[in-house]
Amino acid sequence: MSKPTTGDFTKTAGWMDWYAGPAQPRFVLPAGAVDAHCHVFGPGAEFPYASERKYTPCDASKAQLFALRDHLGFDRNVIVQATCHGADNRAMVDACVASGGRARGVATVKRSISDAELQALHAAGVRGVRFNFVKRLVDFTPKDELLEIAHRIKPMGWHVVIYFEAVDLPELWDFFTTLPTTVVVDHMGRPDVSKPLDGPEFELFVKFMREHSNVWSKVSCPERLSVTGPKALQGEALAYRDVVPFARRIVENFPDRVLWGTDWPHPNLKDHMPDDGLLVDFIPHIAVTPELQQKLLVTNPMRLYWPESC
Ligand code: 0GY
Repeated sequence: MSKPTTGDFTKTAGWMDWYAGPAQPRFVLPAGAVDAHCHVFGPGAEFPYASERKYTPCDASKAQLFALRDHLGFDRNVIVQATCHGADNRAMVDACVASGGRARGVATVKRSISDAELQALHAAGVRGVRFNFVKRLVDFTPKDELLEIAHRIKPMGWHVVIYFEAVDLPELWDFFTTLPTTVVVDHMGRPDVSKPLDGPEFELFVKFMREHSNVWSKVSCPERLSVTGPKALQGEALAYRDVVPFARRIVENFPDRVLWGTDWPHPNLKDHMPDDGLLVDFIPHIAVTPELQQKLLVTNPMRLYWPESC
């Protein structure tokens, strides 16, 4: 793959670029697999980063994303609007349109968006909006504004993607449970995997999914959640092994409501940049049978993003 460039913007100090030489995964993805969480960044010279952004990344273009898709063996992508583009969805939309129907999008929108603009996003392939509650990434948006947006996108068959940290779930519970659409949680609600699997924090997340059949979860981002990190233990060839029981529990309890994605180009990592090929090799450790893998990688994302093809 071509190497990351900086474009017209100066990257945030210490920014880690995505890894340009991913391994060929050993795990062979099922036919029609969907990378259901990834982003495009710019390129900044063509699609400028938003003035309200909290970080400036390296560029990560649609061509580079599609090259990764083909290298790893995915068939399709779900491109999630990254906060560095604010509510300017042009880079994501451009990638969806250029994919020839092989990418769907999740947008960030404001209350001021017109119905015609929402319809144009739909025509480009957008099927959801993202509400972000991670304070280092976004400024606060009032909940009544978000609820209004959720009610407007519901008749279009769209869903809401929510991103939050596990410690904030109790405070956000009432809001999340009033959302009228399917609700997709990014990265299992970011559990602290150094805490017990059956401790109160993760139990609350499991309860959230168990009691609300409209809630789905991405079992993604072991590289973000892991404390043990990417290094395999001697004799144990498994990176991010501390995340496995958390993801496996969600996959096995809610096999029809889970999604998986690379999270390429991996914004804001501070410690290491994962090899996306090795991330794919993580999948069979959390979805351990061909049936679970088929649901996670094909059936579920197709049902949510390409229902007309199912
Ligand atoms: C992710 C995670 C992060 C960033 C964003 O849109 C974004 O900027 O989602 C993060 O920094 O944890 O899912 O890409």
